[in-house]
Amino acid sequence: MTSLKGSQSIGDESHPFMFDRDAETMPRGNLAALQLRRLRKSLTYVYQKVAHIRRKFEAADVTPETLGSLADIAHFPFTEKTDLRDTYPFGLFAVPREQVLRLHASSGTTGKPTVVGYTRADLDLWSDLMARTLACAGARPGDIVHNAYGYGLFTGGLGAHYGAERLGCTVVPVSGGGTERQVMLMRDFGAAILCATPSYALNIAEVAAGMGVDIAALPLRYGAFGAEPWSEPMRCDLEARLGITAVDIYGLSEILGPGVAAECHVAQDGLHGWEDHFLFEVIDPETLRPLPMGEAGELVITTLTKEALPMVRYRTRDITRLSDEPCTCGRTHVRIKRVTGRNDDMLIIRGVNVYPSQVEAALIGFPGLAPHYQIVLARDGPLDAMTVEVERTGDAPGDAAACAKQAGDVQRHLKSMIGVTCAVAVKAPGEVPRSQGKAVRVKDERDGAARRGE
Ligand code: DLL
Repeated sequence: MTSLKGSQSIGDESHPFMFDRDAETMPRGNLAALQLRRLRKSLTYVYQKVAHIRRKFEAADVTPETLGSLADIAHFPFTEKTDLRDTYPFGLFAVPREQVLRLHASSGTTGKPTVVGYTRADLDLWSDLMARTLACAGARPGDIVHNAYGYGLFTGGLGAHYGAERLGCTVVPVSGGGTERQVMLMRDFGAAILCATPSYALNIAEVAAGMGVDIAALPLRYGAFGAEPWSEPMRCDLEARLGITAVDIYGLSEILGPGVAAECHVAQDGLHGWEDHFLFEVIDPETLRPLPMGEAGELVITTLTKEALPMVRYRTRDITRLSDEPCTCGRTHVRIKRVTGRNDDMLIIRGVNVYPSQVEAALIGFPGLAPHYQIVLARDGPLDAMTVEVERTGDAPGDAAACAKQAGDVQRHLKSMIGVTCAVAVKAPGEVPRSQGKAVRVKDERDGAARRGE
């Protein structure tokens, strides 16, 4: 059964349907007052419950009382990926572990993942915000949602799943892979919404074309695409191939997963960040000072209502800018423009976040390998492909069969450690380029347009 908030019709372009109209169209003055109330409460909560953050507050000489206005958030210390790593796995949780109903994880910068947890209330909030997100992207109660985001520790699959159910949709929990079967199911079931990474959606389109299936002629209407950077040319391409309106959705595990911000299908011009639950800032990554509305910098997010893992000024590393211009859809929440890149070295390979340092951590000490490696990025059709070049030690056998076996062993090890399948090339001793200063660990052979996701 759908649990729409308030009563409303299914909507049209001038009065679009919303999952939570009161919250989504709240006048900005009321929204700011609500944020301040919630921020005060959340800072007090974190200060009392999370020793690691309390120590950071003390080091920065702030207490929750330092906050007089929303702008005062600038006095508070940032939280970074390293804080999660230093307190691995549960040290930033604000509730006893027994109250955490679900764990998810994303890539950390070393061998250990970044672990996030959800209480019952957090899961409920996540479903609500994902229902909002999917409705914003064009989904309606009763629609069939083909969910090709990966299920598992990644937040995409289950996040979209529970959001679609909360909205009252029929979910097809297909996860990633098995693309021909996906095309068949989309056609046979009559999916209206496709949830996937944009690169996988392109893969689906190509496979469908190869199978002689015209997806544009099917009932598919909208795509809710995210989890990796993409661009306007890629949007146009996806819309043409799939015969849909393609909408950008954004989120990150540390804050919630998907459901932090979503474009509306009406304007398709920036992602409404759900400000009743998050405070968004953009900072200059050099000076770390907040930037005025509209200027490009790094997105920083503070959660206002999270229980298990409340975050104060989390540095997302995502580069974007905010816009408070009114939107034609009627939603009042600030818009986050397309994320154009990151200011760290994280790669996103088929929607999976990968840090070069993780690859290194997995390779070091692997039997028969010298400590030299290089990651080569290339294009494989619409997808980014990663080849890891490793070097065998002088005493490891160098015949073709032995190298192929070693490549297979390394490939399986990398898949199990970092969750992505990549090609492995075993090089002879001395063949992997040596550092002449800073090691060049990543060789990017994608063309410039591909790198920008075009
Ligand atoms: O990717 C959550 C998600 C799932 C979002 C499904 C949208 C759809 P993580 O695995 O923690 O969470 O990766 C978060 O992915 O900091 C960005 O760098 C990138 N990212 C996510 N959405 C977008 C987007 C999920 N729409 C990291 N555009 C973030 C550009 C995105 N980058």
